[in-house]
Amino acid sequence: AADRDKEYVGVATLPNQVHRKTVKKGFTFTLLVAGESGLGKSTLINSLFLTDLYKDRKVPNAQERIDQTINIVKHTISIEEKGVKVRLTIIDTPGFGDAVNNAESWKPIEDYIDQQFEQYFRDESGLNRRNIQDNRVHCCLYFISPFGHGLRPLDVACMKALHNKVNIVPVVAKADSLTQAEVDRKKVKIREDIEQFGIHIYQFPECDSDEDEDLQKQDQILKDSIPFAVIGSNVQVESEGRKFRGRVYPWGLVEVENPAHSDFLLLRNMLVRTHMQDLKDVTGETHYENYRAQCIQNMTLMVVQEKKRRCVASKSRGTLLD
Ligand SMILES: Nc1nc2c(ncn2[C@@H]2O[C@H](COP(=O)(O)OP(=O)(O)O)[C@@H](O)[C@H]2O)c(=O)[nH]1
Ligand SMILES: [Mg+2]
Repeated sequence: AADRDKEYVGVATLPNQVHRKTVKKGFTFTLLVAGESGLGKSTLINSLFLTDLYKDRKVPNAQERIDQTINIVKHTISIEEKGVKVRLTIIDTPGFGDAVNNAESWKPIEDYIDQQFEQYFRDESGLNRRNIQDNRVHCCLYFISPFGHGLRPLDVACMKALHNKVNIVPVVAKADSLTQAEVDRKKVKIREDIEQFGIHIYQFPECDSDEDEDLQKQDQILKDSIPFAVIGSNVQVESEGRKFRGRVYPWGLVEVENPAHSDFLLLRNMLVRTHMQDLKDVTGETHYENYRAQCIQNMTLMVVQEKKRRCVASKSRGTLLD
């Protein structure tokens, strides 16, 4: 083995080196929710991360009622598992659609995303580029009403206002109010609308053909599930000796984490287990890069205009003297 080691330069250790470094630094990830008011955004956030993400963690009493979200609210939680630290930031936003005039009601969200880019750009161009906090929004869960026929005009306008700034992952809210057949039909209709209106949602990266079959199958299931049909709940249900997050109806129980009841688990696994890094990469390489290019273009334009202005000014002084 020692002989063989001599033949190698040692690049094979690179993944380990990278791994060690990122683990030391810790991961950060920011998720934002958007969509009409009352679709269960705050409830889903609560179900996704804020309380019992990890089985062995103590489950605080789930808050029975969630108040209407009035402002943009930032929740931060730190999760540590096997020495790997993740700082999750979740941005809850007031739903829109309540006002009489809903034109540009997504503006506060758009502004929030822009402000994070602006901050990052400033930090990055500053003197101290070490330890820059990355508060950029890496993913936007966009909530679609289960009661409409596909996308509403407001949805289309909002998604188009955001799609070049953030990775949009569409979800059908309150999937427990639809039958399985209805869910399937709604998904097809929404996918058609997204295509027809030219909305760019987050694209899962292509799975390499040399990946193992299981992984490829998982990948295809994920792609076919868009938009994820989700159910949220902030109450714990106890039934047959099991405790779980669920919704109690006169005719039965809905389990949030049951794959037969909703795509909740699929969504959470996508966000945490399989695509967190890709969502961050696309944010940095595409969305932020667009913003940055635009910024630099604007600054150049300003310099050019300033030069022209001075030139014209000095010329007119010149004619005065003549
Ligand atoms: N049927 C059903 N109701 C839900 C679901 N999630 C939330 N709700 C209820 O919908 C109402 C609005 O929820 P909230 O999370 O405040 O919505 P937000 O305005 O989008 O943040 C509350 O009464 C929730 O209990 C769900 O998955 N299914
Ligand atoms: Mg809310």
